[in-house]
Amino acid sequence: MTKLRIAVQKSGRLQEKTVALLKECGLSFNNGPNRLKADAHNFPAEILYLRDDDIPQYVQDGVADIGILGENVLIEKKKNISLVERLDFAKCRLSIAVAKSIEYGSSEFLRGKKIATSYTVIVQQFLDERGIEAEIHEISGSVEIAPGIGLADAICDIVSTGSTLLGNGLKEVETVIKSEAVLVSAESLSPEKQEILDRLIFRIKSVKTAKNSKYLLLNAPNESIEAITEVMPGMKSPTVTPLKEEGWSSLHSVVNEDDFWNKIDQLKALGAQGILVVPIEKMIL
Ligand code: PRT
Ligand code: ZN
Repeated sequence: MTKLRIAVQKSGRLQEKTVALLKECGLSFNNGPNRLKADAHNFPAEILYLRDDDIPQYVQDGVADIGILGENVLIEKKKNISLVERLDFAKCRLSIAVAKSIEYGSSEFLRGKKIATSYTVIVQQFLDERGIEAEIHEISGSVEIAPGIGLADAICDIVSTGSTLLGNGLKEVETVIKSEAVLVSAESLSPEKQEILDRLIFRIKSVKTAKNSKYLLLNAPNESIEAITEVMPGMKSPTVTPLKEEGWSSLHSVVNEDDFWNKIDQLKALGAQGILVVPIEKMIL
């Protein structure tokens, strides 16, 4: 039987959410720190546990068919693989930072300076686009201490909350790229594998859409039903059922998480009462 080989991070920041996503997509498999691979029991797939940095090469070489990794690593490794789907987690940015006391001005500051980073390809590209020559110093870990020990004038590293930079007396001065977890695939898959991948992508989209949506139930006076429908149109249109109390109805609908609180304010202003918000597990479109 053909199986889709899925490369995921063995341990680290992506691991837990990657495994959770695949499980929400209905794949059942064993995972644990000492495993190298696992078979999905109920889906034609095999999970390979790897270091995130190795995933692009493995996918390019066809050892794995698809993989889940940070977009920052995908861009840095420059392999012939395709980004298939953004996954909405592990959001971060790759930024340039300098000591707090420095007056940075613009990227011109970097001319002739030393920049410490693990992302040499991305930093070089950033400099080339601006016609700036600078020395890139490759280090693999604890990049944020480089300016403090006199190793570099600036760093380029991943930032999420910014507290690591702050704790090391640095300030963020440029966002080089934004990143999130992404699903990548080999450039060409056999028709059998492509069909399995399409099924998986369909499931991932259903999980993603559900996460961004809420099921809303509320009571409203009948004269507000039209106006409320404008605010929460739902997948087709809201379900409206009469309440026992004369002149009132219950409305049910799906709303997008974006702008959620604004919608609640509008609904309240239109006379909605007893608003219930319920999470949705899957949404099949
Ligand atoms: O062992 P392996 O090679 O597989 O893992 P790794 O150590 O290379 O990567 P890991 O697990 O640390 O991160 C995996 C991916 O998570 C990264 O490639 C990013 O795509 C994503 N990600 C999201 C992050 C962060 N957020 C993050 N905050 N990766 C690293 N950080 C680090 C950053 O390097 C810095 O040290 O967290 C610190 C900054 O965080 P804040 O919150 O203080 O700004
Ligand atoms: Zn890594």
